[in-house]
Amino acid sequence: MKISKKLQNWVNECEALCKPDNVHWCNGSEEEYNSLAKLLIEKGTFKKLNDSKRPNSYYATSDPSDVARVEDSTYICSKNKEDAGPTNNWMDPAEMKKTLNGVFDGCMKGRTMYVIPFSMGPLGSKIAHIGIEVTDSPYVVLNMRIMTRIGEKVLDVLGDGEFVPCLHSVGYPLTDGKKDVTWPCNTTKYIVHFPEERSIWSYGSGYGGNALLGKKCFALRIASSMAREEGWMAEHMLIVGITSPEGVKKYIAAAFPSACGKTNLAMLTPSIPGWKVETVGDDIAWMKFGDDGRLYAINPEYGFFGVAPGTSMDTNGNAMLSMEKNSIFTNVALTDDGDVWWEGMTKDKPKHLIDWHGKDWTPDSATPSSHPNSRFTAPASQCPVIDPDWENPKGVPISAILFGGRRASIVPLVNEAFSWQHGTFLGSSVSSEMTAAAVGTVGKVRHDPFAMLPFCGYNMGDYFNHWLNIGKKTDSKNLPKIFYVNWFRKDENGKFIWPGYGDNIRVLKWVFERLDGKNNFEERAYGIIPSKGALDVSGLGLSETEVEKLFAISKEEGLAEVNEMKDYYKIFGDRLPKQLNEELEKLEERYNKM
Ligand code: TSX
Ligand code: MN
Repeated sequence: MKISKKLQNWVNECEALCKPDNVHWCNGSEEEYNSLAKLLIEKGTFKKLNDSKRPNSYYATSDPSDVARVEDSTYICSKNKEDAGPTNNWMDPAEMKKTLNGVFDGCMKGRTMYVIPFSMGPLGSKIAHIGIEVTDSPYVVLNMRIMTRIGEKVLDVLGDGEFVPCLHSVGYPLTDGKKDVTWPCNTTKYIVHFPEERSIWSYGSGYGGNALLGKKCFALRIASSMAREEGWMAEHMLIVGITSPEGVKKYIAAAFPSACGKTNLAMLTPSIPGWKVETVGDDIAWMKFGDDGRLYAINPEYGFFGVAPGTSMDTNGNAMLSMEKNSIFTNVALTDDGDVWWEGMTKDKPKHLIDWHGKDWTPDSATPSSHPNSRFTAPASQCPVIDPDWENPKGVPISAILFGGRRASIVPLVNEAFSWQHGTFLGSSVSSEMTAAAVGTVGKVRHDPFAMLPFCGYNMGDYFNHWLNIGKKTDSKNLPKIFYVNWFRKDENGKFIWPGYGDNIRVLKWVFERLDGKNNFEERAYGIIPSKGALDVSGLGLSETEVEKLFAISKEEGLAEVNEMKDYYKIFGDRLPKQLNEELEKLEERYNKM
């Protein structure tokens, strides 16, 4: 293996600090994967699933306290507090380094330290970037091999080039004969980002975004900061290709807060004939301008780390087929025949399961069999509708950007922004009602601008400004058009008006036709919507009144939203771009004229 001096020096530093018993450089081979899986089975972390049901797949359950990202322990350590902004935790970098050097000292005693070279994005793509994760968790190594491109081939591309150092420990040294546990972790947790030196330190958790550092930590928090400096975009967005019955193909990207069904939209099975949806990515988009002045997007990831509960052949058949083999399941339930199950997978519940706590479970049990944030890790290449260009190093040209949230009232099914600046305003206004799956009060509206609230690596006000600047970097005809969607509007009886899921293609069809400049729209105070009859609702059995309900915002409701936004914007102080206040004032004026 070709290892640069810089890389060897950093790994040596990690070794000197963490004091592992061994160091293992991951080559990314299948043999390595299999032998680490075998090790995890011996440790009791993994169970192998029934090979005739789900070939080459594994089952793990975490410590019950280590089940989700820990936002309270997530830090952006820029030199100035203001550069982390009002939506991030901040600590002085030097002070934080002192703390981290303390907790990492000897944290890998009795363990092996794994060195994982990984590429976010197709190897050698100009849009891709390389990271090195050093971790004491073999579970992390195996998940990283599905979620990113890892191993020797990455070092070949890296040469002595730049990489993002990502140090991770579960924080459970095996000192003085201490026995290992099936899911080592620590009650003390730190997920720390140093955007100015572009490095990541993660301590105490082995779960998901806390531990698979290529995903939220690198591809969103550090990358968003890199993107701002270098004039590109790192966004919390799915990417799909849509082909019309005429055979015309366009790509769109879409940002939604959690619990809005991003993965479902990314793999949508259209309900109307002739339309095709293909997946480029389900979580993150990196976008750069091409020579033609258009934005090109890559999916920096290599797999899906999706929420299991609610995923079924009905809600997302393509996700179900993606995880038929070569997958890892965490915190779901185990069936008696050695397969997995979770709430919502099938209409009929199994008569008996082992739940994610390792206890017997029956349909009469008081608690769900799977944790609400339980996950599947599956190779993107196994998705039946993976886009032919999903690994194109140039990326795919983006024609439209969708924002969305979960709102029971007020927010319309779909509306188009009047301009890039208005679209940036819409992105800043993204908000979603909490579901039971997230902590917080159920039904409470939480602002999640651009769906980036927990993922922006710098001041959110500066991030808004970066969006406005991107809009000035190219001819406006080259910019994606911006839309806002809401699949979750309810009627006065609390029933969802819009059928959602595969029928969302009807909204995408209108978007597609708008991109072609079709005269299928009318203007409302809040934006551009389908003119009467332009939204294809054929066969849905929706009355004209019900369709109108999907778009109705009264003057009073609109003005109340405006006032709420005025309040919200206050937290950004003088970092809020004046253009966004202008958009808010123009919106208020339009409502006042109603
Ligand atoms: O993912 C969802 N999408 C996007 C699909 C491409 N969900 C699930 C959200 C939790 C992850 C949805 N839920 C969607 C949706 O469009 N819409 C709804 C709300 C809804 C739920 C059930 C029905 C209709 C709408 N169906 C019946 O009641 C029969
Ligand atoms: Mn996400």
